[in-house]
Amino acid sequence: MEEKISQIQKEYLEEIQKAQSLKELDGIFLELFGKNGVVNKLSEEFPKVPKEERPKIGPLFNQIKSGLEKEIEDKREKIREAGYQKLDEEKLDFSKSTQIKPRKGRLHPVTKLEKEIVNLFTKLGFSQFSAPHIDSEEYNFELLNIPKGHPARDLWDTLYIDTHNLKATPGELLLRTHTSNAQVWIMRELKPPVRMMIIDRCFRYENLDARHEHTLDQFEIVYIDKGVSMANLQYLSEYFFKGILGADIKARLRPKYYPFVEPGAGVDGLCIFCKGKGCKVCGGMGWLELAGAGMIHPKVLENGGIDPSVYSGIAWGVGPERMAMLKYGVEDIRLFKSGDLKLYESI
Ligand code: FA5
Repeated sequence: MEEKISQIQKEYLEEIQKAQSLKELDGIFLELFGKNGVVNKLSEEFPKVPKEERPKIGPLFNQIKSGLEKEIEDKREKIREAGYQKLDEEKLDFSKSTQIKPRKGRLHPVTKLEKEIVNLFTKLGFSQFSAPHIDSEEYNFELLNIPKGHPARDLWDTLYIDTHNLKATPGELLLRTHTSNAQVWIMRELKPPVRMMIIDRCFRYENLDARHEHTLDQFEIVYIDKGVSMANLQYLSEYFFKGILGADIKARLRPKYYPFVEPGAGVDGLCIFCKGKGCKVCGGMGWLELAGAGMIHPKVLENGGIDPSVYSGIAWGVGPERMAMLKYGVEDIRLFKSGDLKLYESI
């Protein structure tokens, strides 16, 4: 038995030395210590060993068993180290694996356009004003001459805030539908003469199509002074559209009803996609509605604490995304929020 154990030791030490890979070592380990391995088989022969030999054979068996285990583990370590060394020698340069050129950041086309608009009106002495996105129906409707239950509220598909758990009555809070909510905030904060502009987000429960978004930007001006008239509105419209869309732009003013202006006007730009013939982008009109405008209603001036017998004003709300459609020839307003970098880079 003693000889047999020594023979196994000799044979497997040689095998371990010759092994070149971790896989080979796994094989040797299984041959030795697996369920049907050499070591197990050997221990099954112990009962046959004569009693007087047993005190010697037992410790020898254990010593050789743990010796072989250690040899295997040491050899594993050596193979692993050799592998790391090889990796070091190859001097892998990971920086070479990224051949993608870094992209240059740029402004979103609508942001670019909005900056141009703000510059244009800053030159005329207008300053920026900010009003709440979540506002009361008082500022969004009531103070703008649109009382509760008035059918004019249907002109705006409104998203109301769930006031459950808030200190507000149901229907009192909403996502502003237009930047006109800023009108009375401005009047209550500033004394005339007033030249303010708002350029910011609005929200509507819209039926989405090529020219309607649920989250849209508006640019609004509020100009209040003595003797302000529709002539100022006409002048500012031309200054604005020519400044942004170029001298060739064809725009028109037509009568339009808004409860907070009197008289009211719609401002349209000729549809560049069909040149006025009517297409899916302009909804068959031949013109794309760009803005609503008019002389601020005397009741609204009063709500803002301004005497309408002394002062008059104009207000004007434009959709910059609609202007961007005309300026950049983009057929669908939804593309501006699509995250399509190819489109943004082409503009
Ligand atoms: C208004 O929102 C009025 N507050 C405008 C106004 C201001 C009138 C001051 C008088 C005085 P209207 O809903 O028509 O009006 O919207 C104004 C402009 O916003 C439209 O002409 C259009 O350019 C843009 N717009 C309106 N709805 C959308 C929409 N769903 N998606 C993209 N742009 C829109």
